[in-house]
Amino acid sequence: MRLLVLLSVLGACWAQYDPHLRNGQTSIVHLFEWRWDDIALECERYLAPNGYGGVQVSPPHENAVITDPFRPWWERYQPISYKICSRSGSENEFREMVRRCNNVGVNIYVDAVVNHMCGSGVSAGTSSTCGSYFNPGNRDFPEVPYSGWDFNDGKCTTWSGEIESYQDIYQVRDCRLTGLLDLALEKDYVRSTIADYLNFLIAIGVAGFRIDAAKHMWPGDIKAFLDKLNNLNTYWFPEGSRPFIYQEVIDLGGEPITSSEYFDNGRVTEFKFGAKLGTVIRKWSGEKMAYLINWGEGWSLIRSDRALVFVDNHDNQRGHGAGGDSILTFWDARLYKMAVGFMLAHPYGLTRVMSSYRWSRYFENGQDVNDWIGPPNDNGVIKRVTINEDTTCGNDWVCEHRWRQIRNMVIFRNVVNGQDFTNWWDNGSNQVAFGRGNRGFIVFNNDDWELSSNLQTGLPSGTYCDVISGDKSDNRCTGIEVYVGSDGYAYFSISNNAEDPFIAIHVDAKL
Ligand code: AAO
Repeated sequence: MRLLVLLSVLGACWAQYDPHLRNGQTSIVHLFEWRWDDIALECERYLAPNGYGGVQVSPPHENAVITDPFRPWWERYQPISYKICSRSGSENEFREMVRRCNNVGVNIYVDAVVNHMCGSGVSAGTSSTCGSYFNPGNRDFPEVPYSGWDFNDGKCTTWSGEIESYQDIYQVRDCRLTGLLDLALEKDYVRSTIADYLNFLIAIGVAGFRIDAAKHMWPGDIKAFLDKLNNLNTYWFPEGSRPFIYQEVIDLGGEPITSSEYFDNGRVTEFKFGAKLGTVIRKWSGEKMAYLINWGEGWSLIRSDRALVFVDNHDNQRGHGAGGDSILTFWDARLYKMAVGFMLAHPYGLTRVMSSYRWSRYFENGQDVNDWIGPPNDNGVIKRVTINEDTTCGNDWVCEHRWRQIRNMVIFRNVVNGQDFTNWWDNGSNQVAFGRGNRGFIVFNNDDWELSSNLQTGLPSGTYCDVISGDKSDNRCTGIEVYVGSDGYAYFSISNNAEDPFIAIHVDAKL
């Protein structure tokens, strides 16, 4: 108890848990592999007008250029130097993006890959996105510079130098993750070099960082470089704002390393969220939506105020990382929209929406052998995100964040922000509903039969526009209309064959 009080007091002054979202915005979106100039445009033309508060961008540092397979997405997780120079664009383009997004109130969060450099097996040379020379064989990265002294080779105790067992916390932190050269973060030189890189980005105006592979660093080593970080740029953020931190720690249980070890440093990615919600929405393992009545800590998820949550991420949407088969993605669009809708309506955690590109999946023995395929490209150059007349994206960009159902639920979350979880109803099976105070209400039908029920919404009486089947425009509704009576009750009917078997209403979509 004393510890909790102390943590929350510290939390108030060390605002590394606070994403510094502006204008009442509550969600962020991961624009995976997008170019900086396209992100700048998207902030102005779509994200700010539709209530998205921030963007997680792909790693901006110089990375190894991998040609076998040809330019996989994962090459960006193999740093060569901390120059801002990648397939997404140059340093100038990065600066422009940060400036333009900040100017419309959309934050930029950088994916910081600081646990390691490139793979040990990559050949020496200048095959890097800015042409910097490097030699993994003798651990030479002169552009940083790092040399043999800066890596953990001496500390790792496995014969192969690799992480061989996730049951051994020393291996997980001191050995190589899939061959990636593991930096010696106990060295002040390494900590300072990483802090210099992150401070450079802070000066440009970024609002925080996703700390990649945080599980593979000692929490104290992460704290040591975080303590060296400057406050955010006061041109856009209030004096004294600390960079927002969320650490990628995969904790599905069953391993000695747990998420909570990292809470002092910032938030943590909660992988149980997508894995369990996917299981429920797929109705696997006897799960039912009715059981979601105590979703959150009641499902042994981490503390809500430490959680960064998502239905899928760039790894587990293609079988990397963790989560397993239950993870829902845009490939299962109907169920996916329900899962994202549930996430955005529910008060738990800080929500991140995924925005993907399409690739040609090809399964052999249940494994997608094309899980490496990089973003839409012309001979390696990332293709632009074109926008179709109906506002969807072209060139194989999926743009889930532009799907009406998802975009409108991002707005729903902003509208109900701060309201309690109220008026839960379920039929004991997969028909459930809940409200957020007197601001919003959502109803799901994931059963194989029709839902028709009179439910207490908690909302003021009036006619509301369902933001899943349509939009309110010019005080008319292009979708289903819901009538809430003076007693707060409304009648809902949702066919199990509906294109989207859920309905959401909120006070800003009242006619
Ligand atoms: C590439 C090649 C490799 C090559 C290497 C070096 O694919 O063959 O050896 O280059 O040349 C990404 C790709 C990697 C890629 C890498 C570098 O995913 O394929 O390697 O770039 O280019 C672990 C980490 C987690 C990591 C995840 C992928 O803990 O940090 O693996 N995610 C981040 C990024 C990711 C990136 C990196 C880190 C590296 O998001 O994009 O890699 O910068 C267990 C552990 C997890 C572990 C998984 C997967 O999970 O708990 O910590 O994640 O295994 O190894 C059940 C369990 C669950 C378990 C799971 C899988 O579900 O409940 O706990 O099974 O076994």
